[in-house]
Amino acid sequence: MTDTPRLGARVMALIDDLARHTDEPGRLTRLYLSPAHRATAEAVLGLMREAGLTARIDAAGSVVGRIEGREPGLPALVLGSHIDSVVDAGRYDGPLGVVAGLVVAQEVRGLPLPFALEVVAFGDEENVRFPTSLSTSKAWAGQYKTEWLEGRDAAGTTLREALTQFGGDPDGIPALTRRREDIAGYLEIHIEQGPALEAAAQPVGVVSGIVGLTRARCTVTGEANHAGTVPMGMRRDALAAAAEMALAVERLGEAVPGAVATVGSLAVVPGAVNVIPGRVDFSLDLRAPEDADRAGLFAAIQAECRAIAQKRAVGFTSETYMDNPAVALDPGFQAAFDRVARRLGHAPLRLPSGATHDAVAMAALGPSAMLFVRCRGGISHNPAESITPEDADAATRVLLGTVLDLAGI
Ligand code: HGY
Ligand code: MN
Ligand code: MN
Ligand code: MN
Repeated sequence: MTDTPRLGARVMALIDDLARHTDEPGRLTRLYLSPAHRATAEAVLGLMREAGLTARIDAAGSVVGRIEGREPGLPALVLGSHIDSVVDAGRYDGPLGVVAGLVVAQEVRGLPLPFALEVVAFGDEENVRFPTSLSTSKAWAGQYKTEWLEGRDAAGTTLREALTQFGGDPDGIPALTRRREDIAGYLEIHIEQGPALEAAAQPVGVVSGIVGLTRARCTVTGEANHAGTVPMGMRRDALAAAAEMALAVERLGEAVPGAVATVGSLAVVPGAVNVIPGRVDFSLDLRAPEDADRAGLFAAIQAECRAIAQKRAVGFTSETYMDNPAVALDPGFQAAFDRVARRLGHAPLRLPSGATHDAVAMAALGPSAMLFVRCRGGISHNPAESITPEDADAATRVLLGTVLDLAGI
């Protein structure tokens, strides 16, 4: 292995370089299949090829690089994460796992590994632009539904059109399904997006499991009318009803230990200063460590919203478009992360992930584990997201050591 500069410095430099690609000047927004996603995918493709990996951008827009093990065609240990972002994002959520994987692949290239090594930059993990997906890793896991291709973004562009414009191949997605026998496992480095590691003064932690997730689109239908002429008692104000529902979501979420419930987006129609809102569309995102708790919370919220709608004589509909069960990660891979981190002088926490990740789909293909990296103030999905070069170095060395540990080297 070359005695390269500190791995963390290289990881941070590469992440800073990728952070230049944004769809919105002045802030980092890189939605799936956008021009910035294309530019980032091409930059990652170039980095993979420079590092000696055979690399391509696949039909769904994932960037995949591979080095063979001690003989060609062995099952692959996959390292990676995603390169799409939320709106006004931080630069580490996603790219950290891709770049750390790339640096590790460069370090081990040429060693007689008992597995191939693949590095992947998935897309659409943030699921901000189109109504479904939550990562192109679902195409690998055979979980991609072709009806998703007809989903439209806010501008009315279908996923099918956007994929074609990106240079992907909507009809080539089913062929991306990976065979379980071709996957030796998956390791993902990701920022913690929470405060636990900072509070414990630890650079890394081993993820114990990933919460289940329910997402739904809700619509409240009242009656648009003149804001100046309709007496308060005679209105069917969709926004006032939706506001009461959003507060109910918060109250009911607080009542379930470990659960979270969020109305993240809300649109008012027609949205004019002098018109009583006729319709409100809002999103629902529910998560809980236990699937039964999440189902119970969803049912309670639905019942409460229907009761509010009835009291206010407005309509209420809810369409669930995502219902991901909680995911257990592989004890053997978790132990390897833990063993290597301790060997490197750390005392890694075990902590659950309240965020979902590409590891959810990859866990369906083979043993998967995640290593969290401390981030300042636990802040994420925010440009203030940050990690230190020392922690990037620690995490990358744990990933490198774990690949060698799993290889028996
Ligand atoms: O929503 C999430 O948990 C992830 O950031 N996509
Ligand atoms: Mn992420
Ligand atoms: Mn995220
Ligand atoms: Mn008027």
